Amino acid sequence: MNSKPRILIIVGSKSDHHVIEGATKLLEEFGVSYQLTVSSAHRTSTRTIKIASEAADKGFRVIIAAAGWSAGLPGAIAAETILPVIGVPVPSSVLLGMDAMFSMVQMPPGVPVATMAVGKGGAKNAALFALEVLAGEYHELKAKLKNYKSELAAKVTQDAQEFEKIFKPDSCS
Ligand code: RP5
Repeated sequence: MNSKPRILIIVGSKSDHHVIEGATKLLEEFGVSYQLTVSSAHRTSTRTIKIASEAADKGFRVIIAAAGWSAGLPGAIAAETILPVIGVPVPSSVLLGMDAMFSMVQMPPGVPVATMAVGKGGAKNAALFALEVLAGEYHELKAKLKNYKSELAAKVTQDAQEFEKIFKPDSCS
């Protein structure tokens, strides 16, 4: 995969940065470049429309959009591009991201947003989902993703073995 970023990440506010770090750290672990910017659906709507409508021509293949409160950002972006848009609900309001999640997951038919879990875990999954999208084009990512899943499985197997040593079958009797 060449160094030109194929993943565009947009956050609705600088205050969302601590959540989107779940995505950027994962991408850095995979050695995949990305571009990160701030744009609000409601406070800088013209800028958001420009970024979204130009993204495909700039070479991006997938967009991750994170926002809190009513979280119109991923939907506003999806309205302006045919690139896949992955939404990350940010728990910044008193409703702790439930509001943002419903806003993203309840997009009307015709304008999809692939909505992840609320918060940093969702951001991590957004990065993995973006890599899975890119793996169709950048085959070296397939091996890395398979290796990632193998490591996840190996960790659970190791944990199970440790538990089996501590909690022996007759330990409850
Ligand atoms: C949303 O409002 C942003 O995505 C952020 O989660 C929240 C608060 O934004 P700031 O007031 O911190 O800029 O639009």
